[in-house]
Amino acid sequence: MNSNTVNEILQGLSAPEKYISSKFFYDDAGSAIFQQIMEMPEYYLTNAEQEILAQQAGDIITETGFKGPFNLVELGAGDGSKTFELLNYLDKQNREVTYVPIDISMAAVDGLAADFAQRLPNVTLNPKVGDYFEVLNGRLKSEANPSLLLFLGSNIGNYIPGDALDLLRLFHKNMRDGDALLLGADLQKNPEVIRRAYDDPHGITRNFNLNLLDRFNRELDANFVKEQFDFYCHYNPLSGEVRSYLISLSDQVVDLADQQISFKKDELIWTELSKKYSFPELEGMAVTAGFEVKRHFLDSRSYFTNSLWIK
Ligand code: AVJ
Repeated sequence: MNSNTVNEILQGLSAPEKYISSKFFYDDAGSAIFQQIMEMPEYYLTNAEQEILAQQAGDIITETGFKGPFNLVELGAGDGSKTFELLNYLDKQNREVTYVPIDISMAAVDGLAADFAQRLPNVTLNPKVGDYFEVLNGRLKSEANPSLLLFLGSNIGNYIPGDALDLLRLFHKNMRDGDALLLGADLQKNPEVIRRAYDDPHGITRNFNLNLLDRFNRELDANFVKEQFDFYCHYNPLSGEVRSYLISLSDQVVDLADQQISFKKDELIWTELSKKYSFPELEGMAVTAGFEVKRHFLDSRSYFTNSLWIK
């Protein structure tokens, strides 16, 4: 990890209320555990979104109003399995589309490109590796064709409200008039359903959180003892927030990147926000960021929305 990253982590672990950014979950081991999360029956988000994209691809594309060729630009594409549904539809329709998956993982982007080149002969692929803020910078404005931006998987839920709005404004700034954004957001619902998706009975989400300590031991020369920490998360149905934490089980001192971090017994490290939205909140954000809300596409249980916004 570079020195900025190390400082960022040290800053979080030295704060009066300790925290670690959820972006650090996704090393190779963490990404593999996240795959296991997506396969748990309790983690309904992935299937719900896949159902929407598989069954309503035609309506989604129609609502963009795009008549000719366009770009499908996916931020944080991962393995692109959900987007396949959308692309498969476009491929069958012989629509002229260029798919631009952007991801920081070169392995993910390469794998996806090879796979899609085989399965989607009519789709032009133009994959990009990198931080999506950097890759996006100025790109869409110089495109000849309109773009549909995809920000799927409830990734927006990891951002505190102010940051979520900043991100949406940044998307807006980069888009051309008439470009579209399809935003995947998890909806507020029976709190028990949401709680089970994160406080899962298999302990997989617990492993996902504890993997942060393994990662820091490996990459930051730290000496966390995993048995000295536990995982805790809760859903607050009033705020729509799932918050995840690691708890220190004893008074202890941990070395990390040549510094010493002290933990009190029962002290928390906040690791993740997974925000669940209401429609008024989503629409409020859209309008504040400068978008027009076209339509919400829901799964059959109304658990999740893919919301289409136009600049
Ligand atoms: C990938 C950020 C959408 O918050 O639901 C899953 C990550 N964390 N279980 C989410 C996650 C715990 C996930 N996102």
